[in-house]
Amino acid sequence: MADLAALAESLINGKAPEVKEMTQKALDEGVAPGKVLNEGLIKGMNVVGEKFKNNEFYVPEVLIAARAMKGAMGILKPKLAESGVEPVGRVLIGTVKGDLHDIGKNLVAMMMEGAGFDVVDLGIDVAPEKFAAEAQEGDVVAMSALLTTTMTAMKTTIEALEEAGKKDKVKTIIGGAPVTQNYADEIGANGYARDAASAADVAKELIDA
Ligand code: B1M
Repeated sequence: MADLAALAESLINGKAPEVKEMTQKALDEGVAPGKVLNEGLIKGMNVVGEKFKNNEFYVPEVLIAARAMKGAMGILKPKLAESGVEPVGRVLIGTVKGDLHDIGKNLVAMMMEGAGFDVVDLGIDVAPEKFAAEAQEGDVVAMSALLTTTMTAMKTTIEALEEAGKKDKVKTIIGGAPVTQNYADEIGANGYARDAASAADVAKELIDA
């Protein structure tokens, strides 16, 4: 009998081969892919997020858990699509123009995936026009910046979305070491998050609003 609590526990402990095996076993036993995702993987990733927020876990533990999640998602994704399970929403994420830092952005992407979002990662040094061109109605557009000199590109990106007529059709969320809630308010971003786990929470709140 598939034990989804044990699957969540293995994910929290970052045991990639075990997580993959248990995911496959659950599917083979006929557990619905959506149930494996929600009651196994996402449940585990939520705990990882909480531990990260509370400083019980640090970046390496989160990366290891996220890698385990990715491995299992490789098996689960086609099954989810077949069974018609819709993602929570779509997140278009990137590090803004001029900025090459991607460790924090990758963590945010992984936590978003862990929360059930379909994540499209545009990478680093993403031009405002690129964000604007790729954004689709209903998206959460997530921007990361690590430099005081590049965080201004978040403003330019929001302006580019506005010019493309997409600003009101998406939700924007920003974050990164120099970024603050005040800055988000100043440039008209819909949300701000200080860490990767909170970013997934804020994204969920934004699409539910
Ligand atoms: Co750079 N760098 N760096 N660097 N680098 C910093 C950011 C810096 C603070 C170091 C320092 O001087 N003390 C400083 C910025 C100063 C400033 O502007 N305030 C700096 C500088 C100056 C530079 C260069 C200009 C150095 C140079 O060449 N003279 C250069 C710029 C290159 C460029 O981007 N154009 C540069 C280059 C690099 C490397 C390439 C060597 C490397 C990046 C490698 C990579 O990312 N693949 C690098 C690194 C590693 C750092 C430090 C050491 C670590 C950054 C990191 O990955 N932290 C950093 C100093 C430091 O922070 N101690 C530094 C771990 C990561 C998990 O945290 O990214 O903050 P962070 O993400 C967090 C939150 O911020 C948040 O969630 C994450 C997890 O909790 N978050 C979001 C991030 N994005 C979010 C988005 C959200 C929500 C939350 O919503 C969408």
